This record gives sequence, C-alpha cells and structure tokens, in this order.
Amino acid sequence: MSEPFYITTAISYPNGRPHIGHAYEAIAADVIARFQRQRGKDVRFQTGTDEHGLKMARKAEEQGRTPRELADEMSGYFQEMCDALDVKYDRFIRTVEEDHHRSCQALWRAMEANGDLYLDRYEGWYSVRDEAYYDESELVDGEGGERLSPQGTPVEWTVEESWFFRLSKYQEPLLALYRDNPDFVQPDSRRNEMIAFVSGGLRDLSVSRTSFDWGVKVPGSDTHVMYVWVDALTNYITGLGYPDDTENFRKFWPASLHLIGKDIVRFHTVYWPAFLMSAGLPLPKKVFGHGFLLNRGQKESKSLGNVTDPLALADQFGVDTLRYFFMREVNFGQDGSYSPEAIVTKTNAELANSFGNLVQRTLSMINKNMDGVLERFETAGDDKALLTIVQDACRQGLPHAFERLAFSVGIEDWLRAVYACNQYVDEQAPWTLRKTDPERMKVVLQTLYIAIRDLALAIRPVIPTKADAVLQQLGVAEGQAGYADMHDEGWYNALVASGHIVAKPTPVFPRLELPEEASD
Ligand code: ME8
Repeated sequence: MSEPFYITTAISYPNGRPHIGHAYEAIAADVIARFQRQRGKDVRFQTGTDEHGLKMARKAEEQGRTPRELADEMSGYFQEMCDALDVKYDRFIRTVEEDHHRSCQALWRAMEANGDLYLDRYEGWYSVRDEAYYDESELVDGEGGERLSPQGTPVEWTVEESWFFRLSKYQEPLLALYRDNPDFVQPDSRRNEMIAFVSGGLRDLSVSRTSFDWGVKVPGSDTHVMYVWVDALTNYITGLGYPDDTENFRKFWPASLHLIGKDIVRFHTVYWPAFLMSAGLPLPKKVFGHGFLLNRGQKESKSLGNVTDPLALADQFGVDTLRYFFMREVNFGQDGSYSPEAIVTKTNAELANSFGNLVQRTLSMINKNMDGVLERFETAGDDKALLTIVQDACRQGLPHAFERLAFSVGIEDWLRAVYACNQYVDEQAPWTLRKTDPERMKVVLQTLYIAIRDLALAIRPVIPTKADAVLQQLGVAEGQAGYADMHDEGWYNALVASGHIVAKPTPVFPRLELPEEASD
C-alpha cells in the first residue's frame, strides 16, 4: 500500500473575494500535492473556508445581510478560484457544514473530559480583524496613539463570561515537542519565534464567546459559541471523518503538512497541538509558515487601491505561467514580490525562450529532418554527459528540494539542466550535421528527446497542463507520468518499437507581451 500524505491549506475567511495571497497558498499546496502524487504517495488534499466568528458577522451586518448569505456567496468564489488555478483538492470544507459542528463538539467534549475547560470571565484585548486575543504587553501604539495588535490591527476591550482552555498546562509539553521534533514548525525562523513565545509563559485561552451567536454552539452551554479558532482548526480532522473511526481518519491522521501563512503560525503550533494533546489525538507532523506575497513590494489593500484579482492575473498570463512564477520567484518561507513586468520577463526567459524553445526546435527537427521517425541508438561521450546532467537534476536535485519545500532551489536545478540542453544543441549544431553527418544528427536529436521527457516529468507538478502537452507530443502515455517512470529507460525503445511518429509540434509556451498600462 502506498504511503499516505495528508496536506491542508489554511481555510480562508470568506468575508470578501479571494486575494493573491489565497491564490499563492492554494497553488503552493497543489504543487506539493501533485508532487507527492507523482512520487507515488496516496495524497489527500483539503482546503476550504472559515465562515464563523465576529469578523464574518460584522461584515455581513455592514452589508445588511446574514452571515450565512455572505458566506454562501463568497465561499463559492474560493471554490471557483481553486478550479480556475487547477488546484485539485479532495475536499473543500465549509465550517458551516453539519459534520463540522459535530466534530468541533466532540473535540470540545474530549478536552472537557480531560479537565482542560473551565468557566470564568474574560477581560482583555481582542482584534476582530485577526480574530485573536492579545496581552497588554504585546500591543503597540498607532500613529494617533491608539492601541494596536502586533499585526497593526485595531483591538477592542472585551469583557464577557467565557470558557477557558488550560493552555498554561501545555507550556512544557509544547517546548518538548519543538525540541524533539525540529521539523514540527518550519522554517527555522518561525520555530525560533514560537519557542520564544512559549518560553515566555502561556496564559489560559478564552475559547468561547457570549456576545454573538454566529458559531458552533458549546455543548451543554447554549449561550456560548466556540471561539472561531477552536472551530477553524478542527476542520483538519472533520474532513477525515472525526469523531467517527473512519478509514480516512485512520489512514490520513496525523496530517503530513499544514501549509499556512506566517501570520497564523501561533494558532497552528501552540493552540492546535495543545488542543490535540488535551483530546489525546496525535499531532500533525509539520506546520510550514510561508511568507507573504507583495504587489511591487507592498501589501495589497483596498486603501492603496492595489488589490489584484488572482483570476484576472491567470486570465492575462495563463494559469501555468502564474504557477511557475510564484514557485520560481519566491524563496518559499520568505516574502516575495510580483508585478506584471516580472511575470512576463521571467517566464518569457525561462519557459518560452529556454524550455519551450528546446522542445519546439527538437521536435520540429525530428519531424522535418527525420520524417518523425525515431530509432534505437547508442549514446556517446557528450550525449551521456548531457543525460547525466538532466537525470541528476530531474531525479535528484528537483525532487529533493521539493521534498524540503525549497521550490525555487529545485526549479533552478531544473533550469540548469534546460540550459545545458540548449548549450548542447548549439554546440552539436544538428542543422549542420544534417548535411555533414546525418547519423550523428539523429543521435543528437534523440538524446534531446530523452532529456525532454525527464524535464517535462520533473516540472509537471508546477505546470501540469503545459507539461502534459509536452509529454503528449513526446508520445508518453498518461499512466507513465510518475517520478518512478523516469527510471524506466525502456520507454524510448518501446516507443520506437510502437512506430511512434513525431508530428509537427505546436508551440506550448508562447511568448507573453507586457500589458500596455504596465509598460508605460
Ligand atoms: O487566517 N501572501 O484566513 P485568511 C501570502 N481563517 N499568504 C497570505 C497573504 C499574502 N499576502 N495574505 C493572507 C485566516 N495569506 C484563517 C485561517 S486556518 C484553520 C484559519 C494567507 O483568509 C494567510 O497567512 O486571513 C493564511 O494562511 C491564508 O492566506 C488565509 O488567510
């Protein structure tokens, strides 16, 4: 049986339409899911929307409608975004769903049975924008002297009866978790932040609210709804069938990876493992806090008027181009910046001019100069050397980097192999060999043909549609597009034996033009 791999994204607040950060996270998670599927793992991928809480309730009120109406409309846009960006999830979870309420209540009861919940009065600061409680000591002063959260969001003084979770009890177990499992929080910079935060001492956490009712009801305490983060985090187990003893739960829990942004690492690496320990459930293997995507170095916001619709970007430049740019340009874990110019320049240079051109000229020459007929052949010194470079990059460099979520490093390895192929074409000059040594020309073109298959297979998780278009032109069957298939050296001779004819190729990576307004 293949090894299970459960990956999740954060579930987004559907208080507005999806923004570029949502698209970035969904794409990164999809690349990982596709990569692991290609590695032969049994992958389950969950994403969704986080629909309860004060932030949703207030936004709906502002718009004169119910939170449910707002959630229903906006959640639909998040699903559309995933579909449009080729993000292939197994479940899109909405926290308003009935099974999710049942799951939250079961987790609550388990924590209660462990003696970790008690009723008291909360008095302190709350940020609706972050849906987070803050200590006085964490607050900063705004320009007008107002108190702000460390994230720069407004806070309000809140006093109400509340259930509390004994978070303080978990300080030592959490520190032991970080110490014994260095991979639990990644990258290291976030791990260090969390160690510092927990070492500073943990206060018990307010986990219910009574001043509004848009949430999951606390079992046996009808005037309380659960704090939205208790409800939100639970989505990861609801999606596997918790609290029932389902096959999915047994197979996929604990999660292999929670992929989230850097602003919500505390919730995932302090609160969530503490809730799970309290309920006696296994802990996720890894939480990775990626960086933020910035528009020309700036955070997108309505007030700056620089909010970009990710679907408009995908329409303009193409889905795979956008996916490639995000994974290639940003050092995963750090913040990254994008602009139409950068997307066009980078992808023209690397996809259109380098990989696309390699594919196009190799297939054209085979079609034209060899009537599309492939032959069995022996590789010699330069040919073998090239294939070694390509195989090292595609079978070692890229997959090992992707395993560590170092996407830009892996893609760079892949690109070096693409450049090596183009250099080989220039040096071997098959257009000259056509006249001087046609047999040698065939060897050169066929060597490239073999190299291109590895290159297309390796990059397929990032640009699935484009890579499949290349593989299809190469005559590689759909069922032979896994990483393990790269090691099947017999595929080429089988293709020759099948009498495959290389057709006149259709360009897969057209050059992009800069949009008018961006080139001003
Ligand atoms: O935080 N670049 O939802 P959310 C990259 N509902 N990622 C970004 C980003 C940016 N500019 N802006 C936001 C929530 N994100 C909660 C999560 S999970 C149990 C509950 C990321 O809609 C952000 O870090 O505010 C988070 O991982 C995701 O987008 C959803 O953010």
